Amino acid sequence: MRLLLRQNPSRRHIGRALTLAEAAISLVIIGVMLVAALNTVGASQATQKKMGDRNRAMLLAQDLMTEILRQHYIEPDDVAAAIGLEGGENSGKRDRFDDVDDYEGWSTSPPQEKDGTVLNDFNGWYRSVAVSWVSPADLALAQGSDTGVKRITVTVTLNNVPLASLVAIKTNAMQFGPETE
Ligand SMILES: [Ca+2]
Ligand SMILES: [Ca+2]
Repeated sequence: MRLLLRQNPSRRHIGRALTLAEAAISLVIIGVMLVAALNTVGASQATQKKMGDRNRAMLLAQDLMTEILRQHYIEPDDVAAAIGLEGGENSGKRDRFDDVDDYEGWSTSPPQEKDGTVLNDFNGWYRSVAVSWVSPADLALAQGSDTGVKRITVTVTLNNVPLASLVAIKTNAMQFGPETE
């Protein structure tokens, strides 16, 4: 028993030394795991923000595209009108736009309602529109004169990064306009 008691202190010492070493290693491991966990949380939050931004971009694009598609195919007062605004429609807002090609080249940042009201919490967001005549046989092929088919593209960017783009077609067979709805 005494012999064992003499031997035990050194074993206890070795045991304490190993325990301290193990504790130090455990602390390092815990530290590494914490860093990894924090990185994972950070990456997850960044991913969620990206997804949220893309959803907002798509909603902004859909909102403007819906507004455009509600307009006439062509200026109701001038069926021979070129693409673009007609007289008296350039108010700096979209409140006088009444046909889809009035939106050609339209862009704002931050985005606005049709009456010019600026949308809150959209600093850095940018919406733009392109409208062109296209070939009925090839909707990707722009044409220089009226083919009866117009292609509308709405693009949304955040801090110059494109996040959403919608393309729609309006034809002269779609005669409904804002006042007929
Ligand atoms: Ca017009
Ligand atoms: Ca027009």
